[in-house]
Amino acid sequence: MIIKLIDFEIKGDERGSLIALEENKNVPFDIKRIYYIFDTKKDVRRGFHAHKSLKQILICVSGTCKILLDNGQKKSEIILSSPNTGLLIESMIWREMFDFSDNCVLMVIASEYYDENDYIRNYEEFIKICTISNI
Ligand code: T46
Repeated sequence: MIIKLIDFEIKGDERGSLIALEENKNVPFDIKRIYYIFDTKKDVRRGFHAHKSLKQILICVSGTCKILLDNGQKKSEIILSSPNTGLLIESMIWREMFDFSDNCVLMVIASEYYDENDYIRNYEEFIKICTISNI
């Protein structure tokens, strides 16, 4: 499966670095929500769901973590370890996040407000919906 990474331009000078995120510019959707995951305990795996319509960009602004992506046919894993790399996850992709480093802060830019009805939290149901939509 294709992993969609976005390289954000670093505005750097002798003082350090800065990245600006702008909706419908370097973020390819309207930004409705930003949240971040931090202080994740060792050996914890999070996620285990897909979204019906939400699009998101995951950016590891500090530390590292791994992401498993599954489109119902193929699985891929990626390490996020740079604050200038965004992982674009479209709708209907199963995701799991794991191997969080101690200092990991995973920031997520989301295209919609939080809505539990948009989640598919059952893997069998996810596969069933993928199969039906591929027929
Ligand atoms: C995703 C991955 C990358 C809210 O109240 N508002 C929010 O915006 C979010 C994201 C979560 N919550 C509540 C729902 C749960 O009671 O916070 C709690 C933890 O959420 P969840 O178990 O869904 O967290 P993760 O880390 O499994 O998944 C999250 C996002 O929910 C999800 O959309 O793609 O991060």
